[in-house]
Amino acid sequence: MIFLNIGSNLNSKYGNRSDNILRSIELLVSKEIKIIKKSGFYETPSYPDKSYPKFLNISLCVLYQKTAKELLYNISLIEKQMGRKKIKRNDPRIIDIDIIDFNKEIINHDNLTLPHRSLKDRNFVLIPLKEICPDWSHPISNEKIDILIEKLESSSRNEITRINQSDINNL
Ligand code: PH2
Ligand code: MG
Ligand code: MG
Repeated sequence: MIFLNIGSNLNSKYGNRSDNILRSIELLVSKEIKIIKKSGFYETPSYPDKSYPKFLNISLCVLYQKTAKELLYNISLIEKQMGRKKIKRNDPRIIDIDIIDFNKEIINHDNLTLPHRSLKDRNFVLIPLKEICPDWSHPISNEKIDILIEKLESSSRNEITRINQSDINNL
């Protein structure tokens, strides 16, 4: 199974953060990426600099017939197409699509590390992922997602809000 995490903490010509995420999902579908499951939207402070705008994040389970490298290439095209500029690590962005787990493959290349290198201590990755795959476990350590969530700092476990569908237009 393939899991992606999408985040946004800036408005764009497409609209607000949730519009950006929904637009990116349409573009993924247009690249032969089939959406199997989609979590709700979660809001979290920007990591590590909480003075930046808050993020919305979502987790997806997808089907894709080609390689992780080709998926990454298509994701980069979508990010560029949506107007994402070259930015420094952790700077605000209109869209960020990260591959979290690609069929449990382990890859260590300059521009692609699988599973995602920092997923273990990111509330905005683990908690939406648990919503769509409560049985997920880490491809290297084999730790269950519940254990990884228990290991989060209690502050980061608390600093995440699932957004009600009815509130999505009032963010
Ligand atoms: N993505 C980052 C940096 N910081 N913080 C939150 N809350 N959500 C993100 O998706 C995120 C972040 C780099 O991609
Ligand atoms: Mg990211
Ligand atoms: Mg990214």
